[in-house]
Amino acid sequence: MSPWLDRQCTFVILVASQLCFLVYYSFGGLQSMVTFLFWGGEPTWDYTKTHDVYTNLSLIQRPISGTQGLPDCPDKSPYLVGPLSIQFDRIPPLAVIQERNPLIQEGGFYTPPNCMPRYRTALIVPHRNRETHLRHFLYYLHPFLQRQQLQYGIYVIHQAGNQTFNRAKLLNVGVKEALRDEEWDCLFLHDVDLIPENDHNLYVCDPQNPKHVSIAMNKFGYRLPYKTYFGGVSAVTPEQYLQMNGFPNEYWGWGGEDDDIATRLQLAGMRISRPPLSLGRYKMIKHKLDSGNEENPRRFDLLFRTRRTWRQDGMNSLSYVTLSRQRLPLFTNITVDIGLGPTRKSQQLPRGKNPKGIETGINRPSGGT
Ligand code: UDH
Ligand code: MN
Repeated sequence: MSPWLDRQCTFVILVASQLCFLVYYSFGGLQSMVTFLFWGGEPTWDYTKTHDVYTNLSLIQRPISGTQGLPDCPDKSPYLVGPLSIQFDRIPPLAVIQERNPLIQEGGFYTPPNCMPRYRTALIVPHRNRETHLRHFLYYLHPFLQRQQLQYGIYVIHQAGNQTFNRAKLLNVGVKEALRDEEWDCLFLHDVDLIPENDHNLYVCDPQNPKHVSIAMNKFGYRLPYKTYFGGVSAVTPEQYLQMNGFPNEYWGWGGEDDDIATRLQLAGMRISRPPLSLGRYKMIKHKLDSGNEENPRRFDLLFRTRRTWRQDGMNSLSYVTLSRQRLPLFTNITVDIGLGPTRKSQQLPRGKNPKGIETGINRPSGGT
């Protein structure tokens, strides 16, 4: 081809592509062009117009013909409504939550009655002394998840006793216990006091990378507090979880474990995936630091050593004793003895409850919430 013809061709392609660009965006109007240029095409939501979290729930019914030969659930659920109204001034009684969610099965399990779900998600909630938060959580999350047409289950992992709290270890326990029940596709690791504000924030995993979901919380002014923040709500596939050897077991007390997780997923060759900022919005129920979950003074030392420790400390070193496993009407409660933090190691646990070296997952009839 002659250089002249070559230049002509380039020119024509350039003009044509610019024309396509203009035509495409003039169809969407100026607003979509601006959105595309400045927000990378993310959808924007109007959070001043909110919907009741129980909207459309009564439309979800079992077909009269039975569950034989159900179609696959659609790509996008027809029940979604967008921004939700969330208030914490009244605490819903458990009986009311049960009444308003008649399709939930014992243990807090759900499967869409009118289509075959595309995703199976387990929610894992670390818990102690947050009963009122748990009630808000169940009141909002059950209808939210049903509208997304997921198969799901809610696991509350309750730390027995009143020794130092260990969120990350409880999450490890939750993953192990949830995977005993079902081949979940996705594990949502979820603080009990965080309520999603938009039901288009789908509780499914990113197959490539661990997803940090609670990226815009009211307490941080609906912004990410810092780039590697991974706290609150995150979603991982069982494969991703094992690839990073789960979470660290050695963070006792408040802080640091979420930064450790962010580091270990990078060390395991993955990166943090996130939904758009306008979608990953959460309201946190106001609270103070709990007693028994004081700031962990060792957290900076531990974080400094993550690179050396992550392969040894995690799912492959997890040990705990299951004190009870109860299928309650709205969730599965698993009460566990996870042992003591380093400062309390000198204090002996009662006989037979030494947390080290004990086989995991033993069901004992005692305990429970
Ligand atoms: N959790 C419990 N019980 C506890 C401690 C923690 O259930 O005693 C669980 C619960 O799911 C909670 C999560 O662990 O949502 C994380 O703990 P957190 O809510 O205390 O963590 P957060 O980062 O705490 O929200 C911020 C401390 C508040 C300080 C306020 C003063 N600035
Ligand atoms: Mn909190």
